[in-house]
Amino acid sequence: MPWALAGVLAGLAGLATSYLVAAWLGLRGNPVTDVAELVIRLTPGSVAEAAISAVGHHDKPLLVTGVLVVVLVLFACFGLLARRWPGAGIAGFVVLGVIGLIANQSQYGAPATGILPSLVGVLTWLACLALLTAPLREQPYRDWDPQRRFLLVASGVGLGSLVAGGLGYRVGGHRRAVDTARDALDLPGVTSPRPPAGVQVQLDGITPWQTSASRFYRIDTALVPPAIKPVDWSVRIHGMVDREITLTYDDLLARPRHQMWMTLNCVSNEVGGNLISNGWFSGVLLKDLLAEAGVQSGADAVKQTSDDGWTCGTPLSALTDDRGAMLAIALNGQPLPIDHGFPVRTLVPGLYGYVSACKWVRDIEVTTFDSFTAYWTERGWSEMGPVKLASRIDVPHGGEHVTAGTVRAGGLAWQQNTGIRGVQVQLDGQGWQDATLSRRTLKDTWVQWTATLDVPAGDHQLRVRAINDDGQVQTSVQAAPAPNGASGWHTISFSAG
Ligand SMILES: Nc1nc2c(c(=O)[nH]1)N[C@H]1C(S)=C(S)[C@@H](COP(=O)(O)O)O[C@H]1N2
Ligand SMILES: [Mo]
Repeated sequence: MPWALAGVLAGLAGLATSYLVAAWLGLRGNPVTDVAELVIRLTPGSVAEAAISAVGHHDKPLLVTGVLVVVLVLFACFGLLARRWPGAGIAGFVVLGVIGLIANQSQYGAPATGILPSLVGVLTWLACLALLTAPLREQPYRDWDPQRRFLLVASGVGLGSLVAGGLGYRVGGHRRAVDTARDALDLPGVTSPRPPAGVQVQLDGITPWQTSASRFYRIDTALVPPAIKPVDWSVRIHGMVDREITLTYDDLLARPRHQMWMTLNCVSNEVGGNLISNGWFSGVLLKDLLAEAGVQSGADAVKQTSDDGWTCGTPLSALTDDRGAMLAIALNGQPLPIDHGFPVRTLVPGLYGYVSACKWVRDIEVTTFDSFTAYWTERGWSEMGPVKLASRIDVPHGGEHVTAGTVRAGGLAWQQNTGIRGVQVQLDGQGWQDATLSRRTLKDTWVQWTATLDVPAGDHQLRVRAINDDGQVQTSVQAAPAPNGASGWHTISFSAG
């Protein structure tokens, strides 16, 4: 048992010093999160989806915990191995360190300094293992003295780990420094959101028309979101262009401001799900930037790369037409939140996020779809991701019990870059009834709808469907989110009495 404990304590000490070094260098992750991200990169899409649908939004904390549990067990094994074969214990730690190193250096744009945390970690492991096992090797272990020495060394190593870990936590001020830089920004031309009159209907329980930044849904593959100071940010526009352009944050601020209300949604949103939000975005039009770069004929795609290495492929035409695709710098009148792509992300009305809304965007390559694959297309999702016509019931909630009689129902409908003309609801399979739309001045946002229903006592079913501005009626055909977005009519059950 003391041998396993020696392995675990040495292991924890190395994790603590590597964490401290990573924090001190201002690296995005540490060896544990690096390995967890490597696991994400190596996981086939279908397995990832199954895992995410099983554990939902706990997937990231669970993954990090899983990596930690596995390494703790390995540490104990290395300690036990070291009893018979000292070399095997050492080799175990070295192999683990090399995995951490590979996990770090295989990241997109990993700085060379990223090898330091793993190196320091391995050195700590070996030193602590030697320290902790020396008293255990001293002949008869029943002797009180070696045991006391072991306990002494063990408490020392444990305490040292706590100090290093705590210090790492304190020093890990990189994100806080970025927060401070973010708070100090004053963005020219960025105005506060003022929702157009009439877009918000008065109905308890209906989703607010404008989503606050803190409630904006979040989807990304980064365990530790990139924290980038505006002065450290730039984006390169290159590939099939006449003139390559590199833009700094100040270059962007100096350009004309484009602002719009826009609803963003995730392709993996289930029918009735809430991976959708609506905000006031400010930025710079991509069509102007691409015109300046001079797109060459033959190009049909743009490959975007994020600071964290995530990639997506966007149809070029959606970036050059008049829909308002932009490099966004602000959400709801404030600099983008770090988790939503600060300092700069891409937004393209009418396309799902996975093919367009690159957060922490660093590289925009004009190219052809033939010549590359991107993060989600490699995992089986469609190359094109136009938003499907969809609608949702917010009120009543599924399973709710309401007072029989006149019941007001309400919810949302959307198809960005097309617009919604009408919404209809159907109670218990009877005829379709027109719902009332809130004022719809905007084709790139969701629209709220309400309907007044005559509901007798008993169990009921309510469904909704939308009609877009082209007159197309939302399909009843049910499809799962993969590979190009869910479809089908949102249906809820409720009771009245
Ligand atoms: N760098 C990066 N950008 C990304 C992603 C990601 O994983 N990494 N996910 C995309 C997906 S799938 C969606 S739906 C949107 C979500 O943006 P939000 O988190 O700001 O709502 O971001 C997109 N941009
Ligand atoms: Mo998404």
